[in-house]
Amino acid sequence: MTAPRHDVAVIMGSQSDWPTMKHAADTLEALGITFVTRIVSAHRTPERMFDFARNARDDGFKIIIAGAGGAAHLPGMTAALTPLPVFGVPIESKALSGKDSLLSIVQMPAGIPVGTLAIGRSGAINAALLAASVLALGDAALAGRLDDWRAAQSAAVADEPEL
Ligand code: RP5
Repeated sequence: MTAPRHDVAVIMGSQSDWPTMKHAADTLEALGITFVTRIVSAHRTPERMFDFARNARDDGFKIIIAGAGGAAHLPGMTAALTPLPVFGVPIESKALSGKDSLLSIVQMPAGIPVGTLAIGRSGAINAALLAASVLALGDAALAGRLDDWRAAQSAAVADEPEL
């Protein structure tokens, strides 16, 4: 029996990244997008990272969301090993508040792109929404769910502040 295929892989460098990356997972779930989560460290488990990224397309993934903090090589190394779109989420590190993660992920040399999101929770949620937008190009039902999600978000904004 073959394992079920999922559209998105949410990978992260450490268990400590999960509180941030959970926001991506929750957003994908809210939109009915199937995904898997994996800890794949560029530094501590480089061979796991290599195996994952090399096989990602054949494994049926369409998009990879990669969160990492500090010297955050995971999104860039993953993008170097697969032609799939990679969205990078800079984790808010303790030492430099995530500026280290952001610059590590965003400053890719020309030729290997990583779509880099904001630091922390906002980046994780937006990575999932961006993945949804891309997948929705070929999935009318998902496009409808994404429209509904955005409409609900707008409806939840009050006209006036509570004083
Ligand atoms: C990176 O190192 C991870 O992505 C994580 O953000 C950071 C710190 O990892 P831990 O020391 O908390 O495991 O590889």
